[in-house]
Amino acid sequence: MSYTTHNTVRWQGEDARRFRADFNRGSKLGRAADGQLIVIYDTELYPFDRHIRRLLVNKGLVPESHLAQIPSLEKLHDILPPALTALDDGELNEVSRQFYDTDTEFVSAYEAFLRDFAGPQIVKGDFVFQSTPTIRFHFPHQTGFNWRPRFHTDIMLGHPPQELNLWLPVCGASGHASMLIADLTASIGELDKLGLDFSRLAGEVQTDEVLAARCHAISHSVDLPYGQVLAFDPRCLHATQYNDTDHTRISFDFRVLPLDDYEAMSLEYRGTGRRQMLFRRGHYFDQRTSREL
Ligand SMILES: O=C(O)CCC(=O)C(=O)O
Ligand SMILES: [Fe+2]
Repeated sequence: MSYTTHNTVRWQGEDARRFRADFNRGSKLGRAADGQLIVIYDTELYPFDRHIRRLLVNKGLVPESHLAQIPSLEKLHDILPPALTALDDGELNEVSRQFYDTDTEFVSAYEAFLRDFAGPQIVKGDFVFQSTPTIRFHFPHQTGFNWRPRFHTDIMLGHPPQELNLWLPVCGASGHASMLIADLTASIGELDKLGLDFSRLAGEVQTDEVLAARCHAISHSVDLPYGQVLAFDPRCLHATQYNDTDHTRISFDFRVLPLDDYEAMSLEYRGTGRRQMLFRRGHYFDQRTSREL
């Protein structure tokens, strides 16, 4: 998902009051801790890097023999032609675009991870989940990246505040070859200062240097090795960075929503993108819950 081409959400009247209540309550993770949790998982059970390698080859993006020559996926850019790594008008590179679709092996690893790991270890209960995770490739010095970090919350694109964001790197991610994330309390403080006006956030974070500097000041880069996953409350501001390192960053992210929070939702949450996706089972969320997988 891109954070530029979408409109921001604006709640009106009674809905605005209910939204405010949902926002104040936030996610299970926001209520239990300070909104961010890093968990280690077993990469032998969920070998996501191997899945990404297979998909790169099967999609015809790299020959297997070239892939065998790089020490890790962090050097993927060394074996890709520049045409595949440059950003287009939608702020997307061709490799990320090709990963909108995966294959049945990746999907079963994702679903096993949700059912057997995220359920017991992170959510600690049943939940609904994003049917298809978003896979991102951030190559070093990408041409076409010419904006300030877009600090955002997915809530501004219509997502429910009860969600948990999960962010999982497929190779080491640190410094500028990672995402920035702000602390929960400080994020809520900034959002409150803007009166929860998300269009102001989206606009001013590009034009207001003081706001941009404040967002940076409350943030840190998500430094995670492969084998760890970050779960965070969606109210935590976060942003992709310009990758000026010599490491490719590959990660995927997805959103889950505890079933009890889902069943208590009284607002109709809908994405602000072209498809206006409903945040309901059988729409943005899979029809099945994690325990039904
Ligand atoms: O990985 C990134 O750089 C951005 C991810 C993001 O915005 C998200 O997970 O919601
Ligand atoms: Fe996001």
